[in-house]
Amino acid sequence: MEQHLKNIAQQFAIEGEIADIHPLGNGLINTTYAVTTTGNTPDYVLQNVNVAIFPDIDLLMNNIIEVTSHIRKKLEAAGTPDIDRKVLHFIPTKEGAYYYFDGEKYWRIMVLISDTTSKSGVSIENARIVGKTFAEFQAMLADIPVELGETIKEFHNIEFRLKQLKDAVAENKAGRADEAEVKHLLDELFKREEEMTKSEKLYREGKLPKRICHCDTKVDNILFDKEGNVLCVIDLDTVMPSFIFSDFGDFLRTAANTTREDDPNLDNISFRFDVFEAFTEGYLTGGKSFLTPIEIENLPYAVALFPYMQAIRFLADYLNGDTYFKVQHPLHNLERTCNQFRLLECVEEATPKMEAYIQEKLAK
Ligand code: GN1
Ligand code: MG
Repeated sequence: MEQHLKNIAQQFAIEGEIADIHPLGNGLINTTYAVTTTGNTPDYVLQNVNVAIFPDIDLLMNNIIEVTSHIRKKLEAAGTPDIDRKVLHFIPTKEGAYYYFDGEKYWRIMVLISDTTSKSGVSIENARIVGKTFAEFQAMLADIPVELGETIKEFHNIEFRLKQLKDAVAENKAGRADEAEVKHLLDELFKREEEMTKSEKLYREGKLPKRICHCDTKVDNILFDKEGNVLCVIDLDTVMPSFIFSDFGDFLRTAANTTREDDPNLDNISFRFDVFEAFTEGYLTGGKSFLTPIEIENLPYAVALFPYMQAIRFLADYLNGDTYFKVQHPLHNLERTCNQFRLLECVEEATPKMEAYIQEKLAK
């Protein structure tokens, strides 16, 4: 174990003797370690926050503490058992701050929820429960008494993401913009611009609200217990005001894809309609109290929006020379783009069926 990491962990008001610190998880943005302690004290998750991506650490940690405290209160009021397994618990430093700056990096620590599993896909039984969980997550945050900030400006603004892609093409920093594959993808993506920027237009017309959303609802950001039951949503850095499409669409982007987002074999990709149905049913049940007809009607659009946006973000990063998403090899971001684009095509094919399914639900 690195002494430096141990020193950092000891800045926080954690309980027990540190036994070991080792890397944890596979996030594309932050670096994460598990801190185990000897004896009966909890283990912890130590994280170094990537401030190149989340530049305002005060705003970020303030959002997270407001959100986790608000959810905790709600769970307590509802008499929910095992609350410590259902919402993240951050530990302050001995000085009472929620992050520690070591002169170079920013760190935070939370209690590790033990005996969990994570998944790369969801079963049908689970998809319904997960849908309900996300809708309830949004419902719980619907009455948060404080205003939360945007931890990344314009994070899920598709017009902004398109502009970034156009800038990346114009700047062509990595000299990759003339590759045939890139040109083909650019054509396909720009062809859909008018249709895919619908959410921002509806928002400007005052027809679509923003609510507090998680904004990174992929399957790996949910903890399940050993039996496969949902425990809680993790990775709260991107919790901020957004369209509910963010959570609905981004979740199905990973959960309804038959393979992982960087599988280079496009034949492995298809859209699981059964996961869509079960997830949507759960989501509509959990979201009854706040969802508006325009939000519900546009859920199929949301399912297309997220592979579309992710393809744009991966491609822009490829053109910029891989400065944002961690890559394992030079073609990684291009392969991810192709994967997400293929998923988009599968979603487009399923759209009439999704619309019919939603209409049927609305009629009830
Ligand atoms: C990033 O850190 P991680 O892997 O949970 C990204 C998401 C992307 C995702 C793609 C802050 O999330 O928006 O959808 O990678 N987070 C940020 O895997 O950009
Ligand atoms: Mg994550």
